[in-house]
Amino acid sequence: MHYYYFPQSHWSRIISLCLAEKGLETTRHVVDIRRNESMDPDYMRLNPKGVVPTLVDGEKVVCNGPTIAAHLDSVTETTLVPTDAGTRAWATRLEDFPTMHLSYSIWVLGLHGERSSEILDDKVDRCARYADEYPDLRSEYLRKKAFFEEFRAGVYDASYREKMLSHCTETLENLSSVVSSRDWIGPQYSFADAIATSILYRLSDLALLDFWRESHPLADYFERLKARPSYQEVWVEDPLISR
Ligand SMILES: N[C@@H](CCC(=O)N[C@@H](CS)C(=O)NCC(=O)O)C(=O)O
Repeated sequence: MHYYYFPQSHWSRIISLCLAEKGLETTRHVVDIRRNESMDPDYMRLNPKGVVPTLVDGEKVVCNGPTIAAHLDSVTETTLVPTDAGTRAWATRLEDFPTMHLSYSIWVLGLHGERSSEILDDKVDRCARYADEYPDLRSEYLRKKAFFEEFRAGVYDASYREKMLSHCTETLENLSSVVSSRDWIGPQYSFADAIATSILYRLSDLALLDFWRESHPLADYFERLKARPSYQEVWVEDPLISR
């Protein structure tokens, strides 16, 4: 299997966790989204949305995180995608968690040197340029451009951002009550917990977790997630993480 990913990206981390949990080896290819490599025409021909991750299993190209997770379950003995309705609903809810929105709205402040408005302006311009340069991919680039334009409009809109933050708070409070009475979101560790790991990591990286840390048992849950060998493999030992 060939795995195209960017070690520090939210969705790549989730799939990297699934691979690590399953002990699956893949041939890894870094697609540096910070250098917009996911927009390269060759990559867009593999993944028409121009996003990571992508898994290539023989002849089959599998795009989209949840679809990749289901594919990995179908080719291994272990099951990570939840089979019970309650945990499945949690996985869907966490899939929709606006991690990208939160990240860009914080990064606009240049927290780690990222200037998200410049990054987004560049992505929009680049999509427009590539749409002209690569006629066979024109509609894919224009669709991506429209996505970033809409996203940019929401990220810097104060009232939209407020709504987004209160939605996040509610989700985290609900999650907190679930994991206060058991170790994982469902009866055992699942894809939903893999998504939660990446969300909680990003929140702490964005200095947004402290607010919830004070009054909720999410911190203990996050410690349980970080104690798993898969976390060490993905966050600490990934050989392709640039240092
Ligand atoms: N649910 C989608 C989301 C993928 C996604 O948004 N990936 C981001 C990184 S977490 C990405 O590649 N961004 C680069 C870009 O859009 O230019 C999937 O898994 O395919």
